[in-house]
Amino acid sequence: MTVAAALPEGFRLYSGLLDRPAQQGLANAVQDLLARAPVYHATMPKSGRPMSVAMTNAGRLGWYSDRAGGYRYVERHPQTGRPWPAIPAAALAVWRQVAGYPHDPECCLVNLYRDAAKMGLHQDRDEAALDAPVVSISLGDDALFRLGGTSRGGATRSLKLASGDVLVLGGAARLAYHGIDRILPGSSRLIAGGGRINLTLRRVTQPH
Ligand code: MD6
Ligand code: FE
Repeated sequence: MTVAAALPEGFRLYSGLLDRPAQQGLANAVQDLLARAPVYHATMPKSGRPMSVAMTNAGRLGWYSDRAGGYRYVERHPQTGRPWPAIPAAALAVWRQVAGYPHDPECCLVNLYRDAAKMGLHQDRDEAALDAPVVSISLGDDALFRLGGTSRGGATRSLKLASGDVLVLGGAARLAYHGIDRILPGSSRLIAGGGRINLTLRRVTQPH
């Protein structure tokens, strides 16, 4: 028998917060973004192995990783050298609705999952503003999200994230381990070319 971990304080899942037209509008805005800031495969700090998830960013700061520099935030697209496009207005509106934080996010990480892409168990801890929550918006195919506690190796539980769901990791859940075990390919037709897009909104620096 396995015992499911209790949901930590500060974990909030807004199922279906975005209805289908809102999902479509945001997906269209993301397509525009991808045309200006193409996705790339970041590489792991030590091994140099490419992540299976394709990424890009919007906002003043973008999350990036490569073998030489490790996990970090950068002001420019690593391949085009241009500043990141603005965060889509509809994504900003979601943050303002659910974050409970008095400042706007600085980063909107765009994760694109096709077919067998997944994301290993991790903590989001590259930000100075750990008092701000991380807000994520799921679009397209369903995904199996794994949520653990704040220490590696603790009990975890699996949750299905569907298109239009909004997840908040704040408070005690801000540093919870989490990842994507897999997506369910073909479960949605929202994303051109298929797959899943997750937008993760973060405050990176402490406002002063
Ligand atoms: C994903 N999400 O859903 C990956 N991080 O594709 C995350 O890594 C994540 O959903 C922090 C807060 C919410 C998240
Ligand atoms: Fe994360």
